[in-house]
Parts: sequence; structure tokens; C-alpha cells
Amino acid sequence: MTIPSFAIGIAGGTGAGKTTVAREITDNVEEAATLIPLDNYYKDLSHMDFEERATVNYDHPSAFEWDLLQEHLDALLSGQAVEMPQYDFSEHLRKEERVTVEPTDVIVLEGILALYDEDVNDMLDLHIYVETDADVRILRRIERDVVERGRELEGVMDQYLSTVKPMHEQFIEPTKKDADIIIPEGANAVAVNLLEEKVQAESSEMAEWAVRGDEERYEREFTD
Ligand code: UZR
Ligand code: MG
Repeated sequence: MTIPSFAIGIAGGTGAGKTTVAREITDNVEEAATLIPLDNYYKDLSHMDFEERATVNYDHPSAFEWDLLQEHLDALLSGQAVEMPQYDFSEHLRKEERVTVEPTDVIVLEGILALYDEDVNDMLDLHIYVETDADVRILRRIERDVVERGRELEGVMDQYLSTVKPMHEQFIEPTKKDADIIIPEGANAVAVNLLEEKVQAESSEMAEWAVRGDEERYEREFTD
């Protein structure tokens, strides 16, 4: 059984480069790290039809199932596997299938509001906020939504102005004060390299005694 020794949260606005940072810092320890996209914890809205789901404010904290996320983080951090929901962006819908996620040395929670919930923050050892200018973020968002997700430009613009931007200012940006580290301009190579080393150290055997929650073992190994 693996008890994770290090949990990281990566927050920041849409298009900031969170997913890229999360992937890059765990790239070379793939087996020892688990990525948890906060998107997977969007509430199950299967009782609504598509039209209704399309009007939901997905940038508001109330769009997420925080209880389930807390439960899953708690389970993973105590060495238990979880059945993680999966999310379909084009349908605005939680998929039917779940994926079994086993605990690993390092856990990385990544999403716009990854640093929003106090109980979640308490479970994280390192809080990162990826800060990228809003103009760069909206350009990336347009590319992703229009080119990759087949949305209309006008819809993307409306959504940005009506919810994405105001919610960013009201809920996402303020979580910067809960960050231990702020990474400027997304996947900045120097910051990524430093974090990569940290992740590597946490996932090596050297760090094994520093097992969270395993106090007996901690005492034994640490007080010798
Ligand atoms: P990232 N989002 C959708 O567009 N549709 C959904 O069904 C669920 C989420 C968007 C969400 C947010 N907001 O800005 C973004 N809107 O996904 C977060 N509107 O994802 O951090 O990868 O940009
Ligand atoms: Mg992303």
C-alpha cells in the first residue's frame, strides 16, 4: 500500500497553463504521481437536459462537488484507491464510467479553484498559483474552445465576459493569497525545473519515512 507523501494543488485562471505545469513537474516520475483534474469533480447534472446544462456557471465554486473531492483526497492520502468520475466537456456532463485511481507518492490536484476550499487546502502540502496575463489566457481559451472543442467564437466571447472573467476576479484570483508559490507566465521553465526536482525527491525512497499519517513508522525512523 502506498501512502502519498506529498500533495500539491495547482490553481489559476483558465488558459493559465495549469495542466501543462502539472504534467511537466510529474513527467519524469510518472509511475509515482497521480494527477487529479478538478474538472472531474464538476457536479453530476444528468438530471438536466443539454440546453439547461449549457447555461450553468461552470466558473462558480457551486459547480463543483466539493464533498466528493474531499472524500477522494482523504481516501488517497490514507492509502485507499478511489473511483474517480470523468467529465465530458462537450456534453457538460459527468460520464457514466469511473476510473480507478490508486494512491501514489505524489498527488497533484489541478484546476481553476484547486485552492478555493479550505478543507482541501489543509490536505495539500504545497499550494501553487499559476499566474498568466488575461489576454494570453483568453487567446488560449479561444483556441482550445473553437479549434479543439468545436465551439462558436461568439459563444466563447459571451461566456468569457458573462461568467469566466467575473468569476475569475471574484473567486479564482483571490486564492492567490493561499498560494505558497506563484508561477508567473504559466509553464515557466525555471519554476518547472525546481518543482520537478521537489517532486522527484518526494517520490524517491529517501522520502519514504516521511509518510503522512503513519506516525508509528515516522517515530521509529525519525527518532533513531
Ligand atoms: P481550465 N467549462 C466549460 O466550458 N464547460 C463545462 O461543461 C465545464 C467547464 C469551463 C469552465 C472553466 N467554464 O472556465 C474552464 N466556463 O472550463 C476550466 N464557462 O477549465 O482550467 O482547463 O480552463
Ligand atoms: Mg487545463
